[in-house]
Amino acid sequence: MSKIRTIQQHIHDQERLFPGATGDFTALLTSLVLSAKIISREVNKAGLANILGETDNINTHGETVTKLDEYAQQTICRAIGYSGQTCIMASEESEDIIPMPAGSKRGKYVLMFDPLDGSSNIDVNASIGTIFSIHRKVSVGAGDGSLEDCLQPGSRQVAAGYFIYGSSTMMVYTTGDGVHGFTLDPSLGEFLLSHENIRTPARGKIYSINEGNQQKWDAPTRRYIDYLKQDEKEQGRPYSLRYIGSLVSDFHRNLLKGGIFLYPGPKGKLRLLYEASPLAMVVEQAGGAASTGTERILDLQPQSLHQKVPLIIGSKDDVAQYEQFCKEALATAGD
Ligand code: AHM
Ligand code: MG
Repeated sequence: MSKIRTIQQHIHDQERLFPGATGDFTALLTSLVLSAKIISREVNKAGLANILGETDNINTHGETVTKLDEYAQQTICRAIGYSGQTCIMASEESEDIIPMPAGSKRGKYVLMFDPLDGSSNIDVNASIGTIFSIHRKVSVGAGDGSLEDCLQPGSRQVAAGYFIYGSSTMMVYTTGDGVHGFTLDPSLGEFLLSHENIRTPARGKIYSINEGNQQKWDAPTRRYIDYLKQDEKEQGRPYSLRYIGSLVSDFHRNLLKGGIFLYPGPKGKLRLLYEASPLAMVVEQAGGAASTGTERILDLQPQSLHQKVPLIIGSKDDVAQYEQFCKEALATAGD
């Protein structure tokens, strides 16, 4: 008989693994789970509620922000801002760091998030998600956090994960003790443990990349993708292309089935703090890998809040092979 466990019970057990735990971490994740339930409810109503379409607002990256992005951003800020567990936040949708509201208690955690990733998919009913990354405050003193607290390497995350609003709503998270998935039962309003200790296959059969960008790819990426398309006998297995254009969805599928997702250089599009780092922690905890092609994502020292990085993420052997293409390109350039 399989056990029934709620996310709350699971988080509580995870917190007990930290010596000297105070319950703050459980409270923070509980607030995050609440925000996700509210966002999920709104996403599910999106087709009905006549709230689709784009606002006149443009986000930090010059992209149009849809109303649900704003809603998700505000929901998380309201739920976490007053929870008393954080000292500073940062979001893909805010240009600057987000201070805690006046009069609210300051805590020891730092939350960074992408409130609604893949939002261009909202009005075609494809899956989208919320990504989160949690660090401990490192700046001196109690009280408000600062930019320094946000610009920490991913290897220092204490927890990371995502919510995916798909055929069902799921939460996938890690505190550094494996990766666990929970599915929301809407009738109960509870996330129930559905995927315990997720392990991603060492090698996959799927590659996910925006092929329309081929002209912009760097040379190793072009060579690698050509290689994947070669005859099965050349590269060992047939690869299928699967690309939704919603990072959480592409990542989640590849995590479960095995595969490689690429948003390559030279510049990349995805953000280190809100997308690459949290998913890198998840994938490594599941036995996979995340790289820029030449460096491990979790080792990167962030330089700015909205820094973009090339992101190659997924099954360990696939990512290692891509890195090998990058190494060979560098060696050839040095000849
Ligand atoms: P967003 O954070 O503005 O939604 O953009 C990020 C999204 C990712 O979900 C996805 O992987 C990528 O952009 C797709 O980009 P492209 O349309 O260039 O392939
Ligand atoms: Mg995003």
